[in-house]
Amino acid sequence: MTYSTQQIKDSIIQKLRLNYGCTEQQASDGEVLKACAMVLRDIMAERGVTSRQKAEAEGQRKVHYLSLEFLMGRSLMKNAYNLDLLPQLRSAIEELGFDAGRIFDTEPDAGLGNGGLGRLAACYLDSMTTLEIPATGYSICYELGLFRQKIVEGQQVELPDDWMPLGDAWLMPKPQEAEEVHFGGKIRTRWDNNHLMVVHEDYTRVLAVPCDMEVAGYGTEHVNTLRLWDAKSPKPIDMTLFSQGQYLRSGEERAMADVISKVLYPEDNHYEGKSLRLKQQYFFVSATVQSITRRHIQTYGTLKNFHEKNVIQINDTHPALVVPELMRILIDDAGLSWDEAWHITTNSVAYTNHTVLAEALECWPQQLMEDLLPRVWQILTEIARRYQERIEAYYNNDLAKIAKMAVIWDGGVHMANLCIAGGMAVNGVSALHSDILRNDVFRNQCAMEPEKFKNVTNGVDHRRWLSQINAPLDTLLKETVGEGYLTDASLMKGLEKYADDAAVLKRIGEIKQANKEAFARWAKRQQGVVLNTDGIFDVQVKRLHEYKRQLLNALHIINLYQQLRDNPNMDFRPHTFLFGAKAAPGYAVAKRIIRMINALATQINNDPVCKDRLQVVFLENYRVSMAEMLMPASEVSQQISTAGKEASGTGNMKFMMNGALTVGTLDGANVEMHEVLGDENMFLFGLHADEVANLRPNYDPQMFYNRDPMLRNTVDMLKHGIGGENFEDLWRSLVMRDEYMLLADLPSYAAAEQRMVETYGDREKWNRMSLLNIARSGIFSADRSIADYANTIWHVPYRK
Ligand code: 26W
Repeated sequence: MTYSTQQIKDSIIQKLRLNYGCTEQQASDGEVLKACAMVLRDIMAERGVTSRQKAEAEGQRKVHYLSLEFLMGRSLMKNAYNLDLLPQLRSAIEELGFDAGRIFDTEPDAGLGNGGLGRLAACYLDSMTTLEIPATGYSICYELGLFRQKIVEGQQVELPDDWMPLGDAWLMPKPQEAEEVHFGGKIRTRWDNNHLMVVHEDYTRVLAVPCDMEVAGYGTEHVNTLRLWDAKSPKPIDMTLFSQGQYLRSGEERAMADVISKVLYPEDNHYEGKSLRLKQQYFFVSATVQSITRRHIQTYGTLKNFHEKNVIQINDTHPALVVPELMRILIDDAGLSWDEAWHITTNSVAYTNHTVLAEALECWPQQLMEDLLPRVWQILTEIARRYQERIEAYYNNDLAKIAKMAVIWDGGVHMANLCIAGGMAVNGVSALHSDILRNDVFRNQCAMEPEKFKNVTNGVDHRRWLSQINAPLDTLLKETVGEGYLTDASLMKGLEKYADDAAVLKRIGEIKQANKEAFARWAKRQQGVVLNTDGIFDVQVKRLHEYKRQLLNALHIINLYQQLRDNPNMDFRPHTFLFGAKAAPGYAVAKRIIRMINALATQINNDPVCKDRLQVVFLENYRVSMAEMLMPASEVSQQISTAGKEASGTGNMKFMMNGALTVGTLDGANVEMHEVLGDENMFLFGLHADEVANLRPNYDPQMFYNRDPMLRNTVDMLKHGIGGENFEDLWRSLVMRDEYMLLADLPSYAAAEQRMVETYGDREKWNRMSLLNIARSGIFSADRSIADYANTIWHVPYRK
């Protein structure tokens, strides 16, 4: 079933008339955008109904992907692309007298996530749908997504991300499918017919209203749903207070409910025990589990086969409360025994870990749990008690081991341990990361239940991150390996045949240059900056975090700058360094690093010695839609985390697919990139994960500082001042502590950058490396990751 330009155009006109009471001549860009979204939404809604009916009729096992974050970005072009309607939609918009590019650009990003974990969920939704797996994503319908970043006088300033006015065009509120979530109150038990009845009283009710976003797959009519829960109070206002004239107070309870879905927490890789965050977690978990079990009963009339027909994948520990919540519903509502309920739960929940940073591991204070979720707390204590019995028996009461593995310990609920105890599988997100989980972070649990521990290396939606955003490269791939690569990314390997084809290599270079120029025009429009497109586009874009070592990148730039100043006549290949990064608002050091990079940019870009040679630009408000412009234009991908700290990385994969070469450490998925590329097709440097671990206890940054005058000179610039500002605080933390071992890796990093620059001089060689990176990036398609999940964890069939 397809649609002509004329049909799409007529539908848009109709949407404009019915929803905005205007003609196409009167409509604004925003109204046209929303009308287009509604037209596609209608098509998807209809297919969604059919997809769900089919899954139900065939009794297929369904996947429920729970994540506190779905970083969807824009949807108009994506949905049109997947529905195979992009050309028709473009022409329809143009025929209505609008600029299609501008309409696409009007769409706000749905920024319902922080970084890697959230974007991964979005890519996986696309692949699950394309592979025709009946799947639903669940999250919160945040009124405000991740903050917008402005740089004012070199510093990050946060602005609210009010995406709804235009973004809500994709959402279908379904108040008739609302669920009620209970907080606080007391638990009373009574015996009824030999059955212990649990009564929860005096709780506060919050209504969870689903706002569904349909998601189209590529090359299929299959449609899945992203269900976003919106929090509302069930009471309009408190009329008792209102009639007493206490108007403000009468709306208080309502405001308390609304605040749950107000804003996405902007902390990435950093746990803070805020009670509102726990409310968010339970709110979305409880609504989701109620909704899944309700559906299941409607279809099967019982929950006894729940685990056969459902799998609940949890994205990090943030939805860990599914374990006690599912237990609660199975026991309290469905009347199953503890053992029956535990069997069902431990055969339907699976947990993915995304970080080994200690400060990111969630551990909720027992008192908070008890007060906010009294019934869940009771169940948690029973889960913890039974699990502890098991480990005591297995480890002969070894207290040190018990302390590490316990679900409840020392007044805290350890969410990762809960997930391991209550889940059927635990997986890391790259080979290295999964090994670290097995051999280090969760080694005791792994010894007890080795079969639970798996690896699924991350992947990205290669249709979005290559075909859709890099049209000339897409064309080249279609000409060389054929269109089939869109649904079978392993076919990209066929490009290798052209590794010695001078014409193809030249074309790869030309595509990159054209993309660089397109990005430069965009950056000029967006933030008024003029990029030197003759310079190597050397890019580091990701959340700002010390372990990701943006500071290492900056130190190397300082080093280059010092060389230029000392020797203005040196041979220097033009080099344009681009940064993009948001810092968590409360993360002071991260904000200082942003300020330092901006100060460095100011000094370098205004120094005549750097003119047309060295340039540094901090790109404001890095987000999905910026990444879509930037990836095709990047030549060098900076993946320079301290080895062992970056669970996988997914930006690295997007760069690789678009032909950028990686300068990186052997960390996360870089290890697997190296496996397919070899030393000769990337620029590796630095300590390995095991070396980092071995060096850690005796690490002394002063040793590196004292023995290497060049390094010392570089680091000292922080103290002496950059762009007229002093960064002695950063200097001190490097020289005194250097938690992420920048000083140990700086010399080998500089050497890797130098090798990279030399290689760049040989254009043909560079383009061949670029070609091989593209050709061998197929394993990093999210389709491969989802097939791995389907085969090894979910045990569900998928379209091959
Ligand atoms: C509780 C605060 C908090 C918030 C977010 C803790 C931890 C997180 C995430 C797990 C952080 C995150 O996004 N991790 C990233 O996940 C990606 C997808 O698997 C990986 O590619 C990245 O390496 C990892 O840092």
